[in-house]
This record gives sequence, structure tokens and C-alpha cells, in this order.
Amino acid sequence: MEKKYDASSIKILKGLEAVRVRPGMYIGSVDARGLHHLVWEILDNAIDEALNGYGKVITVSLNKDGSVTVSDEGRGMPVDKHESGKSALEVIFTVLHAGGKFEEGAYKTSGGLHGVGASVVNALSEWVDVEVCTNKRKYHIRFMDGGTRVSKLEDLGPTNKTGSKVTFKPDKTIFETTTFNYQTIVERIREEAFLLAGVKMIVIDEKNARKEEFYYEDGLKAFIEYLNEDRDTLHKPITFDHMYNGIEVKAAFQYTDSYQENVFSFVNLVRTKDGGTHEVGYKTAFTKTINDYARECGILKEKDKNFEGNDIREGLTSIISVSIPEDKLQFEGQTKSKLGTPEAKNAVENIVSENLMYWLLENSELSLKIIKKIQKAAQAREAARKAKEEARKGKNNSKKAEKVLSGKLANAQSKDHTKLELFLVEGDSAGGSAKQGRDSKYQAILPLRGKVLNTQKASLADIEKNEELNTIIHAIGAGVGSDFNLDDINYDKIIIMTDADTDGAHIQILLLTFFYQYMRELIASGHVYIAMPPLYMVKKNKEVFYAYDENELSKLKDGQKCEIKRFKGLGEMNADELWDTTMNPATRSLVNVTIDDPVICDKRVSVLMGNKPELRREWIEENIDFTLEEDYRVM
Ligand code: 2B7
Repeated sequence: MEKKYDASSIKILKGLEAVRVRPGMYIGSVDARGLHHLVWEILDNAIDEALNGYGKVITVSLNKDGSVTVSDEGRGMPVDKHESGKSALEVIFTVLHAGGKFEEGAYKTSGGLHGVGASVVNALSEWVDVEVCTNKRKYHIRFMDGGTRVSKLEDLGPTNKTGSKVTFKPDKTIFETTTFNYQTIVERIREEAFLLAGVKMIVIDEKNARKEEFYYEDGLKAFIEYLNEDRDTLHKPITFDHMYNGIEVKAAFQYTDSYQENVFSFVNLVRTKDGGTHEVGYKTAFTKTINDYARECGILKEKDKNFEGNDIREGLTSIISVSIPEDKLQFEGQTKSKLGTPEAKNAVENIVSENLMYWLLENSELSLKIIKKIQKAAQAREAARKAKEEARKGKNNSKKAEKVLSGKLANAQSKDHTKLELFLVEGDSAGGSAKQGRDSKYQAILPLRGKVLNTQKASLADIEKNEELNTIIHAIGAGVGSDFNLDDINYDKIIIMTDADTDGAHIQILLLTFFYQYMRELIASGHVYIAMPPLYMVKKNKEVFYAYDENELSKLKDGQKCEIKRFKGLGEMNADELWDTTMNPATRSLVNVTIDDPVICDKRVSVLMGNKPELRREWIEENIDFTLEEDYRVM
């Protein structure tokens, strides 16, 4: 190891040290999610290279020693001397935010969203090993202990290949866990492969001798088929791929017989979860073109109103993927996940209008089927609107809500909805204990009596007819479906409290499915929680303890003599016990339900709640470990 340090190497080590002191600032967290972030950072660089047309194969390998290797067949990272006197390769791995100077018109996948780069991975790794093939030669460099270079840039001799290969082992003193999840990586890679047409993506698990390859000629078509795998569809997926003023617009859509609209949009392969100009262009084009067509073919008469966007998109699954040169990229919003580039609206609107109209005219039989479906959606919406208006005329809304809720909801006294909690409780007996045990100033209780409807295949009309769901809608007080308005919620926390058994889990899933489909913002903005009742009560020398899982139980037992009681349900706890263990904000633990990855989330809901049992069985067999007694864990 070299001992010579100059001012610049001290600066670099300080820079990387900052990453080690506050890893969360650079990769979000040090849990499993942060750990996987390391892979995404390196992978993004390989994908950038492929996106710009260099290299057709990208491989991710989970190695036996716990390290990960990412390799590409691009031009190879630059190795020439940088102005600092160091090799460009060393700079990429040791200087924070050492972004490459990209040529004008080049595409960059990370789009300034995360892209903190290889140096952060180096800072958070036990070691990093880099091999680069470029200029007909193979080079090697290695770093250790958070970024200290331990080998000079070595020339390993001649080669005819080009490309980069990075292997790193995450630092176990930084991360809570250093075990990579094969499935998580497979899901990400599959999605990247859908969007990156013509590039083969390979995932290898050396430990368990598994390997999967993803290669799609027409990726968006495959993506739509994947998303709609467990839904019944009206036609084959339709795809477009065209350039417009330097912006590449790819779009794909397919109508299903479900009632949900699903749009996933991407910019340079990065998901824009808050949409933006490209999504606006897509929706505008779709609404206008469908209405124009419906008039042209006489379904909409002169006196008829246009179909609304919501009616047109009922049951529609869409993907919009645009590639925008880096110099035109503009993002908005706090998380920079909304596209602002104005030209993107124009580009998408033009391409989609033109191609959609062409397709509708060429496929008149299918077009008619789609327009009829839209017409049905519009009629249902109109009928619902009329019924609501009638109801409003008769008596005011709050009276109606009062009637729906009377005898069911034990409301809280405070009117400050930012402090209020609504407990949705399984069963009347637990509901009774919860009512007695609660803090009635801030906590409201709504016991659920019947089975909750599976809303994956229900229309809004079915839902409003369902007593249980209707009660929940009125209690939350912010409407439902496209009328849902987060500003009107009556509670800050909606807490699902069920028995810790399979029936309880089923109720949780049914409620979450309902919220996901009809009040998605409620989940997305973090208002939905699951209460965690204890599984065991442990009495040691007359003192009472509670254990929330097997692990805590064995810690509590600790070889001592004690009395253990397994709670079969919430109903077995009296009001005080329920308060102490599950409801008291000072001592309880809640799980906050969030939408991590919208594509995966959508897929899970449709597989688990949809009408294709064979796909459900397959998923369960692959993902649930039934050897854990009474405690089914999703791996
Ligand atoms: C800003 C940095 C990270 N870079 C290049 C060129 C090719 C290239 C890379 C890469 C990950 C795992 C193996 C450009 C960009 C550096 O500048 S990074 N390939 N692959 C990669 O990181 N894979 C490049 C222009 C001319 N020649 C090479």
C-alpha cells in the first residue's frame, strides 16, 4: 500500500468519510432498501451506457462471498489521466458526484434523481474491485475499507473486448443487513429489460445456483402483458415507438375488464411516480382522440357531451416511456419525480393522437367494443352523480353520513382531525373492548362485522352498495374513487386492527386492496397503518410482559420459569390490556403501509386478489415459507 498522501487525497477521503458518517443522506437508509440502492447505483451506470447504444448484455451476479458483480459490454469506463493526475477511473470511484461530462444529446437514466454514483458505493463497501476493458487492454483497480485505493491502476494486458465489471462487498459495519434479495433484484432487472429494448439482462445467484435472463424485442408489449397477466383483456396490447423533435416516445396500452386505471410513466427509464408533462400529453391525446373517433363513427351524437377522461381510462393499463436528452431534462416536485420538460407534452400528445386514431380506424370492430365499454362507464358515472345529487337535495350530506354511521362508529370527541385516529376493528367483541379502552378524545372505533368485499373485481356501484365499505367511506369522509379528496379526511391515522391470525390477515388484505384501488392517495400519503397486537403474554414473578413475535418471546423466557399465554385474538384481551399493548400511542407499535414500488405493488394486488387462482398459487408457493409455524412470512 502506498503511504503518500497529498492534499487532494485527504480531501477525497474526507468526502467519502462524510458518506460513511451519514449514509442515509446518500442512499436513503441503511436497511435492506439502502443496501439494494448500492446495486441500483452501479447498475444505472451500466444502463446509461446501454441506453446510449453501447453494450447489449448486462449481468448482475450475487456471489457466494456476499459481494455483487455488475458487468456491461459498453465502451469501458475511461482510464486516461485526469487533470488531477489520477486516472479517470480512480476519480469516478473516489470523488463524490463525479458525473461524467455527457455529450450533447446523450441520454442519462438517473436523470439527476439519485445518481450519487460509484463513489458512494465505494465509501460504503468493505472492498471494491473494478475491471475495465478499453483501448484493447484490460485494466484493474481495487479499493478497501470505504474507498482507500489499495492497488494502482494495473494494466493486465491485451484484450479484444470492451466493457466494465464492478464487484463490491457492502460494509457490514454500516448496513443492518448485508444479504441481497435475489427476487428484489430480479424484479428490478425485469422492469429495466422491459424498458431497454434489445438489451439482454441477466441475474445470477451463485449461492443457490439460480439464473434468469430477460430480453425483450418489444419490451413495452411484454411489460403490458406482464402487468395484465392476471386480468381479462379486451385485445392484444397496442404499442407505438416514434421520435418527435429529439424526444423518443414509446407508449403501450391495453384495455381490461377491470374498473381500475393504471398508468406507469418513465423518463429515461426512471419511473416518474408523480407523472408530469409526458403523462398529461398522453391523457390529453387519449381523451381527445377517443372523443373524435366516437363522433366520427356516430356513437356520440351532436347533442351528446364528450366522454370524460376518467370514463375513457376505466380498465385501461398504460405505459409511457420517453427518452429525453439530458440538456432538456427538467424535474419538479419535492422528490423530483414529476417531469417538467414542456416539449414532452407536445411530443407525446402528437405521437399518441396520430397513432391512436390510425389504430382505431384500422380496427373498427375492436374500436367499437372499446367505445361501448367507455359508454357504459360514462353512463354508470352519470347515474351515480344523479343519485348523489338527489340525495343531496333531500337531506344534507352530513345527515346521511350520520345515518350510515349511527350505532356503528364510536367517534372521537376532539374536532382536530390532524390528531384523530380511526381504528377499524375486526369483530364486535374486540370493538367493544376497544371502545372501552380507547382514549376517547382522539381515538374513534369502527367495528367491522361482516366480511369485507374483495374490491379487485368490484365496480364503484358494488362498493357503495356494500354496507361495510360504505360505512368506512362515510367515516373517513373524503369520498371514494375519482371523487376522493385527501383534504377532506376526518382522521390522520386509519388503523386496521385485526386478530393476529389468518382471518385477520385476510381482513387486512381486503381493506388494503380497497384503499389501494379506491383511495390510493390515502395509502400513498402514509395515512394507513396496521396495529400490532402482541402474540404472547409472559408472566415472570408476577410481572407481566408482552411479546410481539417469537424472537421477543424467547428473549423474555431467557431460561427463566414463567407462565406464557398465547393470545388467539384481540377478543381475549380486556379493555386495559388492549390499550396497553396495541392502542396506547406511547407504547404500541404500528406498521405504516406505503407503496414502495408501484409496478410491483400493482402486480401483487392483481395476482393475490384477482381471478386467476393458478397465478396466485404459483406466487404463494414461490414466496411463502410454510415451515414457519403459524407465522407466514413473506420472504
Ligand atoms: C460518470 C461515470 C460514471 N463512463 C464513461 C464511459 C463508459 C462507461 C462509464 C460505464 C457499471 C458496472 C459495470 C464514455 C460515467 C463513466 O464515461 S460507466 N461505462 N459502465 C458502468 O459503470 N457499469 C465512456 C465515453 C467514452 N468512453 C467511455
